[in-house]
Amino acid sequence: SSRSSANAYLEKERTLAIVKPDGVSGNYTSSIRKIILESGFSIQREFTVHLDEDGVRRFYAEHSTKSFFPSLTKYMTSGPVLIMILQKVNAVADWRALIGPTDARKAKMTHPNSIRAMCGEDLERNCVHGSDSVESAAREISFFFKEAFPEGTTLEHDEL
Ligand code: IDP
Repeated sequence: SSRSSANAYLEKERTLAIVKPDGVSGNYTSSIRKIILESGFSIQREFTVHLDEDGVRRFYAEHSTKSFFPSLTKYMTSGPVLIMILQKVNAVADWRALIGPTDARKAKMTHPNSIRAMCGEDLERNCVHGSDSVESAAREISFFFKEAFPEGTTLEHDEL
């Protein structure tokens, strides 16, 4: 491609956001959606799903051997979640900044304006997910949107 690297920062990026079961059951979905749109993201796709144990194991494969995994599975299967593809320039890092630290208890102390401070409870029940890198975002988006991105599909800007 002849595209100059100086323009790379202007390219839109996608990230995967999830409103976890505590966020949905606590009725935080509309507040979270409002924050998302007011922060300049567009919501490209969204759907609600009730994950089963196998779905959680596949989504959180990197954590499947950790001691907290059974508890994480119980939490993530406890009710429906809202899955969203968010798009904007720098979407991955900006969404992580908006949600705040993993531990919602810490978030309430150090990042009081973050989403996890607003609706999370502790290290596990933290009400939202955000992809931690561009690579994770691509994997997580293809995990939930297989029809849009079948096996082997390369994610391209504005492909959706
Ligand atoms: P992240 O969601 O901020 O990227 P990860 O370390 O990838 O954090 O962990 C995934 C999810 O697993 C967390 O959001 C949280 O719900 C849960 N979790 C992470 N670490 C612990 C822990 O030590 N105990 C219980 N649950 C945890």
